[in-house]
Amino acid sequence: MTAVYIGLGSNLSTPEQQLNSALDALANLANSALVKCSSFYRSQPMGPQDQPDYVNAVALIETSLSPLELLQATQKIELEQGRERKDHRWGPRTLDLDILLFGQQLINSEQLTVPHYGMKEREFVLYPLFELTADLVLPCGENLSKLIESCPLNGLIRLV
Ligand code: PH2
Ligand code: MG
Ligand code: MG
Repeated sequence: MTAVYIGLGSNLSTPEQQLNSALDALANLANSALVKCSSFYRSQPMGPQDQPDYVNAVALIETSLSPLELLQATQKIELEQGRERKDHRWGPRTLDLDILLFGQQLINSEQLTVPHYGMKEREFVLYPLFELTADLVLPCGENLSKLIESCPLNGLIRLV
């Protein structure tokens, strides 16, 4: 089993319900177990500003799926929750599931880049991740706590 961190995000169609449904789906994933999920956080949109705020969280699962099997499974969940793939870059979406970390693996294939390319600068990824595993060390050797120090909150609010 491999420990995998998944970023969840939504800013359409009652985002908190979208995240809760996605967590249900992750809990029911084959050959996997949902270990825990961070609090939900409200975040300012990164990218185009003419879109609603996001709700973000990070989940930790244990899985024996391969990275590509997990990618297929998360894409299926996105589609089942009304994700439209024609979305313009960084535009609004009902559900985004991003594989952030897959154990300590480095993956650079056509379909998948892990660690997620933007995770080191994104407050809506780093702070929920820190809530889950404060002593996390990334595959590149960097400490999560160090990355947090240089990552402004940018209005990130933890929801109760
Ligand atoms: N996801 C994006 C684009 N912009 N902004 C926030 N705050 N949270 C996100 O998850 C997010 C975003 C594309 O994946
Ligand atoms: Mg994303
Ligand atoms: Mg994505």
